[in-house]
Amino acid sequence: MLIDGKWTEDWQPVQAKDAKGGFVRQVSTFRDRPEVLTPGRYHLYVALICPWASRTLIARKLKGLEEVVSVSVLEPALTSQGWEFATPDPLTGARYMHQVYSKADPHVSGRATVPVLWDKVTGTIVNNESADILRIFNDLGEGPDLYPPALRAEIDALNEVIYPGLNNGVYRAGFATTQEAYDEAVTLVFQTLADLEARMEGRTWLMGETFTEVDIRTFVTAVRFDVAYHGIFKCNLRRFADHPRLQAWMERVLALPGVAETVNLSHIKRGYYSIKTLNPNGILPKGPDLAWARGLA
Ligand SMILES: N[C@@H](CCC(=O)N[C@@H](CS)C(=O)NCC(=O)O)C(=O)O
Repeated sequence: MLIDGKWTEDWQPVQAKDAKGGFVRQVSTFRDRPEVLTPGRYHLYVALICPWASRTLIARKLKGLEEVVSVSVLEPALTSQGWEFATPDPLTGARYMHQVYSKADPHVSGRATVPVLWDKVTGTIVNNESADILRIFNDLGEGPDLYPPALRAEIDALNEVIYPGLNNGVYRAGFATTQEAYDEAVTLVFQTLADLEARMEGRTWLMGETFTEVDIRTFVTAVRFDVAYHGIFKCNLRRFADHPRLQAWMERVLALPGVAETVNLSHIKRGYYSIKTLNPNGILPKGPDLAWARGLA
């Protein structure tokens, strides 16, 4: 991670731990918001393995921002210097994501996470919190509102369930360093899936007939579940595909125009299975062979 603008050697792929050995995700540090997305001004740094980055990529597609906000994709595996560019970043000259952070703020401290929304005019990071970037794209892009005022309270409440239960829940299971922390996390993950499976009865989307940001926020974990979390994060009590309504919902999201282009299962698999603390020899599993995944990158 970065300390006062410098990359430190004691970098760990695993984030902080709580007293019980549970994984604790860092709070984002850049939280600005542009008033308009001037075409060509903003740039998005993502890794396709990363569910948080993928939220913003999906919103960019669904809100017609492909020509407005440019994108760079980082290499799928985290290195000893964190996220790496395949070739030096033309905007900043960076070889690693941490250099983009220290360019934005020479005294920055913290982890150099993706996604990052970058301002080419001021040469700094606007925002590195995917939940904010998703809302920025929703508010400033075109097309259907992903956070409609009438549904906000219900969306907020469901986000509060999905973040600990699924999005971050799978990481808490995967990175737990005690049996107790793992048991607690994995139980919550499968309870949350069971609750969502019940919720989906008679619904097209998680909010009913309206597709919203909560579908995006849940989808990014759903699409990684059987490919990565079931194996590497030991979320193996059931498969995601064993939840028929949720599986059908996930395939509906995947079929929305532009969404499949944001899903790269090869990056997802290579990225998660390259986490050395969890898979020291870096062996890639052959499976699973999933019907829905066959046409995807
Ligand atoms: N709060 C951030 C979390 C982003 C995040 O944790 N990204 C991970 C990748 S999935 C990351 O960049 N990790 C690198 C690190 O922690 O050093 C968001 O939602 O935007």
